[in-house]
Amino acid sequence: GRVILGPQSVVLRGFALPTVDALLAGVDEVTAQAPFRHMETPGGYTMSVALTNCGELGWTTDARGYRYSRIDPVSGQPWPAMPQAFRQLAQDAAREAGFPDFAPDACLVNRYEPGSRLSLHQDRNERDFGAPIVSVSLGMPAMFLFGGDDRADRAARVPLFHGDVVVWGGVDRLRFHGVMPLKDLPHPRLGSRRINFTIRKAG
Ligand code: MD5
Ligand code: FE
Repeated sequence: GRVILGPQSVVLRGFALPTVDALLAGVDEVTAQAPFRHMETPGGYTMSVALTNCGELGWTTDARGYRYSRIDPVSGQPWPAMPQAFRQLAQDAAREAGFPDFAPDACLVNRYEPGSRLSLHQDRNERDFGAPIVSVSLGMPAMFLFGGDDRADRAARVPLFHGDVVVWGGVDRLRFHGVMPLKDLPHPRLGSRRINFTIRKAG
């Protein structure tokens, strides 16, 4: 099914289920080369979500700020290539949501454990806000918070489940959003973890 979140954002329930095996193999391949790590925010906090990246550009944060970089600061090497299964799924989902010409160059992979959360924020480090962002949820469910263009706008709560894909673009691209602290509801396949990856055009 399809859940409309906004004028140009939609949840495609279970859209990733047919390719879950290839997607999880892709996550393993990426994390073998670029392991999950907890990064520091410019405000001096350590993120409860662990992250890594694949593709030409990877999102990082440290005391100096948020940015995209070609090099993994842990390995000193380029980020691993984006698995073809990620790119294909993202392009299929983007087309389904009305964005037929999506050319991604970046993928941020987030790992949540029980209690991990993402506070309300906007994704503004990409160069071109005209491109959509495609988000894939695997493992434990999460309660997603979908706010408005102002931080103070009331946020809707949207549950996201294993296999769900969300596309955000156009007028919804800069809406504030976050993830509530994860409950421990172990998933048969992934245990007490949630993996979310977002495929983007960053450069
Ligand atoms: C997550 N990740 O579940 C979410 C899913 C992130 C992040 O927020 O920045 O890694 S992506 C949700 C998203 C992305 C871009 C725009 C909007 C939502 N939006 O306009 O609401 O780990
Ligand atoms: Fe975000």
